[in-house]
Amino acid sequence: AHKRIEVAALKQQRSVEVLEQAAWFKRPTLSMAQFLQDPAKTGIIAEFKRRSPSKGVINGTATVQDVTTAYARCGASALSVLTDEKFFGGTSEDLQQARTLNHIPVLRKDFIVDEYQIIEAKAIGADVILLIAECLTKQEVAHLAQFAHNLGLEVLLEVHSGDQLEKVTDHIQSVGVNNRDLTTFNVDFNRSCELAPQIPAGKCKVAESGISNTDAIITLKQAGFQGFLIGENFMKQDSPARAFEQ
Ligand code: IGP
Repeated sequence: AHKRIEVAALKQQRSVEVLEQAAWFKRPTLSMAQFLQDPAKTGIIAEFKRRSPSKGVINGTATVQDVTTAYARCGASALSVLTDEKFFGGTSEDLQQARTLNHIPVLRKDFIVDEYQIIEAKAIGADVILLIAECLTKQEVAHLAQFAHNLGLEVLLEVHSGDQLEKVTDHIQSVGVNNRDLTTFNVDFNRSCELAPQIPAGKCKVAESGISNTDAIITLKQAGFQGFLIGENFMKQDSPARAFEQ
């Protein structure tokens, strides 16, 4: 609900017409699914996250400029940037900075409930949006995914249980299994491996949350995953990209 209120206020500040004038709005986008499936790349989607509801402040000093460029240098296949301010301390400007400085796909990490946020995602330079199955009905997912597709954006649909896979549609290129339960914040690493075989064929498979070492990535690769979304394990270091290299 807080998102719907926030979106109503944003619409007053910056109309859709203004967003559509943004320089980034007309650019060709990059395909995250393609970058993740490139065997020459790591498959890692490296996330910029200052704080979270479960952990509080993770990193209060590292800048989005330093962290995202270092991630890209270390071989990240894509970047994920939190743009939710209330819970994660992120902003649209963070994503815009990441876009300006990097040439790999950028995922807008937020709670998307409205078409306006998708137009805004394009205008600030995102290539991919996240849709969270837990927060949206099947009809809403289908509608928002189609809307994103029409703007040339890809969609990562996040699920946490097998029944949510019914919400996958043609306009969704990647399916992410969140190992973290959004209501209890418990991380169950096996969740990804359990659900992997149920993800419809042809979709890029992404494992999300609680990935903390190379062994975990190897296990997930064997389970069929091509993408690995990692935030906290990098961000909790003074130099987030150093954790990447290890
Ligand atoms: C990253 P971690 O445990 O590596 O920091 O997790 C990412 O999966 C997590 O930030 C996330 C998230 C979300 C955040 C997954 N789904 C939805 C906000 C909203």
